[in-house]
Amino acid sequence: MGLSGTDARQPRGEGTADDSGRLPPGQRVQPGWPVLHYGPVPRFKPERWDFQVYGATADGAKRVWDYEAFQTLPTGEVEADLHCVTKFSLLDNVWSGVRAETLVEVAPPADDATHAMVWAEYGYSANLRLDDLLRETTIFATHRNGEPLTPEHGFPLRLMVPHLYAWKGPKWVRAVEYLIVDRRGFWEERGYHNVGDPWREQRYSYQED
Ligand SMILES: Nc1nc2c(c(=O)[nH]1)N[C@H]1C(S)=C(S)[C@@H](COP(=O)(O)O)O[C@H]1N2
Ligand SMILES: [Mo]
Repeated sequence: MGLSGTDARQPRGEGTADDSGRLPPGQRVQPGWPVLHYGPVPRFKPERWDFQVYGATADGAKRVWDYEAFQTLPTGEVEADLHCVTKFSLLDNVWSGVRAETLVEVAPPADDATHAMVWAEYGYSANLRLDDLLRETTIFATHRNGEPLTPEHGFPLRLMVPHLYAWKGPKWVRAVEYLIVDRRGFWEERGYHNVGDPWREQRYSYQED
């Protein structure tokens, strides 16, 4: 499938020559690339690194890739903006890596799985609806704009879920746990919205109905 260059941006409003239809409500364009996360930057140890898919898998088994095996997965590319809930947006990123759909095809969920918890180093987590994980623009990224990620930006692997606020994309991601019952992740437990759609400005948990 010709999926490179998949574009996660909203369609622009008719006749707009500027970027006004491009930014979700309350966001502003950020020049450069800020570093934002909770806690320390983990040190990458290739011999200790693995990537796991577990929980409510189709066959009940856990899948584990070591660093070398993960490199053999088919790669793809997604062009997408990043929207942080703290109101900055980083435009025109090309993320490359392993598209979530590819990973889910290799390690599918059980029929009754509805959500996924995505786990990173030091216990950081973010929950997603399965549909959000399966969006064609959701990608486990190794590179941005052709450059390998730096340690502070998530090397060796970070999730990008461009249609949701960026906290839904863990840097230093290590696992996907399929869930049959939704559970809140790290920021979702700390007052942030369970879904986090920037176009609906779903920032905080008190906005949930
Ligand atoms: N592991 C981990 N991933 C994380 C975070 C974090 O605290 N820990 N913060 C998220 C938030 S809120 C944002 S805005 C982006 C920031 O990515 P950047 O530092 O590459 O700009 O990382 C996301 N991924
Ligand atoms: Mo953020």
